[in-house]
Amino acid sequence: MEWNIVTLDEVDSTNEYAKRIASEVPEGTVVVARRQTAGKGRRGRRWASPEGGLWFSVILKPPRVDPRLVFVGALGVTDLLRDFGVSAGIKWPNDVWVEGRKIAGILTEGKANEYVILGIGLNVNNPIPEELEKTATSMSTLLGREIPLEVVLQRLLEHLSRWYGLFLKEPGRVVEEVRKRTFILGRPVVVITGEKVLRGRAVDVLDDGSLLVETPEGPVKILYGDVSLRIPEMDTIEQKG
Ligand code: BT5
Repeated sequence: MEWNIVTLDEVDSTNEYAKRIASEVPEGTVVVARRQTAGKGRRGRRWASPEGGLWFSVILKPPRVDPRLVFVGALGVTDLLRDFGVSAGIKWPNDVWVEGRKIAGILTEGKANEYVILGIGLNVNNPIPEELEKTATSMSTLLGREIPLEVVLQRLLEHLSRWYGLFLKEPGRVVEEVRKRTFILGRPVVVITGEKVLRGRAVDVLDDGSLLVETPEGPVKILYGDVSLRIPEMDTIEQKG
């Protein structure tokens, strides 16, 4: 993949910016910003994006919209962290966690038959806002030193290239790897989808990317989208929502 990087000082959200330019630019355009004033998570949640973190969005034009594309981001980030000696796990479907804290979040948004925006927020050298102190961590906190953002971005893009290539050819293998890196399997979970709250044990990530949860009423397949997942045994350090 040929990357074409657009660097901004400040933007509302790199995902929003990417959406504004997506139809006019080639696949592989990357929008990266030093600060986001309205960085966003799923369902209107906010993503804290102070200077020092890596906030970027990749414009992709896959032949069809596939929700498993979010895994390309999660796998790339866990690989990148491993390069720095940090062992990270995936909290299905879109979070990367280290030592019980969230270090990265991924947000995909798309327009059918046109583009998919793969937005990645990774805490690198940025301060962690007070309200997230117990639930979030950063690379510099873990490593005890600052890491140049360009180095992190470059490496991460290499990993994303690889996973995106595999995703296009054999999405099943991408899921296979996600299954290995998903640390919630075997654990009790609480799944919140809209109004519904479901309690059970996470047992598998299925080939279509959904999560299989065993509940007292039998197995339930959870499609991602707007799902919040809480892990009761980690509740003291788990964020709301
Ligand atoms: C996500 O949402 O985890 C997806 C975050 C995607 C952010 C990137 S940055 C580049 C691109 N441009 C954007 O505008 N967005 C993408 P979700 O699963 O909904 O999690 C959001 C929750 O994570 C919040 O409610 C907080 O609890 C927590 N959070 C917010 N900022 C955080 C941070 N910097 N580090 C760790 N946790 C954070």
